[in-house]
Amino acid sequence: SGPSTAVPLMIPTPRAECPKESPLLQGAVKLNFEPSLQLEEVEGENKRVAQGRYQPWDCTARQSVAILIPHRNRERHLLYLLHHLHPFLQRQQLHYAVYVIQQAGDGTFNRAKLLNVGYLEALKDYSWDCFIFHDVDLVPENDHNLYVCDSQPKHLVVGRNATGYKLHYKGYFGGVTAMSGKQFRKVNGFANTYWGWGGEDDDLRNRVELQKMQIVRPPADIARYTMVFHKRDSGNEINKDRIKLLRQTSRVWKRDGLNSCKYQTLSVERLPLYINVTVDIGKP
Ligand code: UD2
Ligand code: MN
Repeated sequence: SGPSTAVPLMIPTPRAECPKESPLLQGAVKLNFEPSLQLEEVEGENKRVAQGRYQPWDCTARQSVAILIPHRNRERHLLYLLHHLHPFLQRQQLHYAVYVIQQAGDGTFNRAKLLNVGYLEALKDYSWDCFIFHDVDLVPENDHNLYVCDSQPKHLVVGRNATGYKLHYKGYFGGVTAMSGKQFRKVNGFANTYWGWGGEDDDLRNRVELQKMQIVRPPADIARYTMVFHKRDSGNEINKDRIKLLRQTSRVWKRDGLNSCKYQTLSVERLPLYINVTVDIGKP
């Protein structure tokens, strides 16, 4: 044999890129929502996740993905999601981290602004390729629904239990979406001005369309979710201004978005299964 046998062991062997389709995928999986489930249990099942972050040890992931979850007072939902999402993402052989962006205080909730904050904070850790904007209560049912970015913004929720697994309405862009950093910057992120429930997802669709991008979706039999049942939260009352705001997107998107997102980070806790970012986002 040649000189290659003399390579010192200290030099790490370069790992090949992970295969195009992960051999670990299982397709439709049975979900469970055990009321007795505890965080310690989920931590025990995910020993290879450290500080909310994971990467395959035997190959180099094709994309690095930050999962951004806007959150307040939905601990049970978060636990169910973590329970399913960590193994799901590992079966997809992704390099990923889970960020939970926690709105401090009991003022009006602002999902979109929290997601802008998540994007900005996640980039301080690593130059993620792809960002998944993820409701806390939506659990994916099929691991062929890939949490990676495409050449166009991707909407991952075609159907869910509550809507008979049919697309809610044409143009619907809520729940779970995937955008590359480049795509997200191009639209200046989400609007910061949607306080309370509704409209912010349609605003993002407007932004995407104004940039002549096209929303893509995986096939309906794959892009399926179970939404944990819930009522409207207090502090997230319906946003009565949403229709008016939606008429303004084309006029304001350049100055309302990532470039105008003002907030104060109160803490960043690196917990075993997620990075908990608590933030003061102000009020309307
Ligand atoms: C729909 C959309 C959602 C968003 C929302 C309108 C789907 C499946 N989802 O969700 O993406 O566009 O309408 O704003 O169509 N949250 C908290 N604590 C709160 C309030 C909200 O954590 O007190 C977070 C949580 O991640 C939740 C998300 O915000 O999943 C959306 O709120 P929701 O679940 O109450 O609204 P929903 O189901 O109508
Ligand atoms: Mn919901």
